[in-house]
Amino acid sequence: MTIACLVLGMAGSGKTTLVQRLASHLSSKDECTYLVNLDPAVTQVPYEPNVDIRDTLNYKDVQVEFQLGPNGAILTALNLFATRIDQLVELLESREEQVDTFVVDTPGQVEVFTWSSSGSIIAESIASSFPTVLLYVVDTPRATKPLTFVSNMIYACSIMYRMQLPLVVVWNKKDLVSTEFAQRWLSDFDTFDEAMQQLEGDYSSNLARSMALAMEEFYRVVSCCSISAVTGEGMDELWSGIQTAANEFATFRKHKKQSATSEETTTTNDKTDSPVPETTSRQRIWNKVQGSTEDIDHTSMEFYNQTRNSNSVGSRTENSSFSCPDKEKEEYEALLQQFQTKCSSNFASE
Ligand SMILES: Nc1nc2c(ncn2[C@@H]2O[C@H](COP(=O)(O)OP(=O)(O)O)[C@@H](O)[C@H]2O)c(=O)[nH]1
Ligand SMILES: [Mg+2]
Repeated sequence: MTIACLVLGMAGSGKTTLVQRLASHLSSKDECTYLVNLDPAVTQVPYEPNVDIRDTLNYKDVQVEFQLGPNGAILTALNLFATRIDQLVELLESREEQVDTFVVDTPGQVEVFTWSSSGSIIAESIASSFPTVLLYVVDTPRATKPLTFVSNMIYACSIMYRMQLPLVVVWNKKDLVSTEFAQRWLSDFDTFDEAMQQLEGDYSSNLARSMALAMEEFYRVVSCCSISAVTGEGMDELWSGIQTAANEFATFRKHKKQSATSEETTTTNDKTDSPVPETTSRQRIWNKVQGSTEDIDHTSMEFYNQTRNSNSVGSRTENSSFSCPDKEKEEYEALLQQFQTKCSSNFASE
């Protein structure tokens, strides 16, 4: 089973470092990873992405074209990219045989995943083909203050609620600060309350306490893991947490699919004997993307149309150096060729 991990979290929490660490950790276990960078504004990444959003969209062009500031340009770049998500998913599907885990790095603008349409389009599209797990990375040294802690957890909850996907909270930078406080605060409200008492009288302390109480159910169900992306501490536990979440998700999807099929069969039998037409994952994604484009703010189809033929996702620099034991270069070239032909014929037929 090929798993997809979407690495999310605030800027500076350690997402990119974790992607690199996860790749090297899995490679030491002879597992093949395939890395996707979706941060259009990052200048350098410490790993070699197999697919990079920066090859498809120039973030500076987006900024100029839409007269936006840096944050707006990142959101818009993701929106534009979301309209081609079917290309990315097809590319990932074509690698499924060789790859064990897809790891997707994202920008620190979490509003992409809490608010904007593009986050859910990207996540749902990937999740429609692979069991997908969200890794919400927390900058633990910055979350030691109760208010920041609660605010981080509200973000994590909001992402999980919006994406409807399993989420693992990754308490990062364990080499810098003990993460025990987080475990205590998550499992025992009284210890959190004690910390809050020191803030007694602050404008929002009462609200934070009520919020923490309201979040108890989320704390109870969410899985957590303490790691250091720099030293690699805790990576085994994280990996087993990812696998458990992915298995649960796969089982849930299977049951859902089975009950949907049996419902469909019952309804069809009621009406007619003709078989139900099957929708491919590609069609489902494409319908979703097209239905959502109105909702995607700032997205200019004109700009998108100008650039997309020249810059298909992954077609320029898809890095073939993912460490798969038996991968043949020729086979890869053929797949890439096939992918490009498919993309251009699809665009031509629109
Ligand atoms: N000490 C320490 N530093 C870390 C850890 N993870 C990330 N960092 C540092 O935090 C900074 C931001 O990391 P980065 O991966 O770029 O964060 P991103 O913005 O979430 O992608 C970098 O300087 C990293 O070296 C960690 O586990 N321990
Ligand atoms: Mg990063």
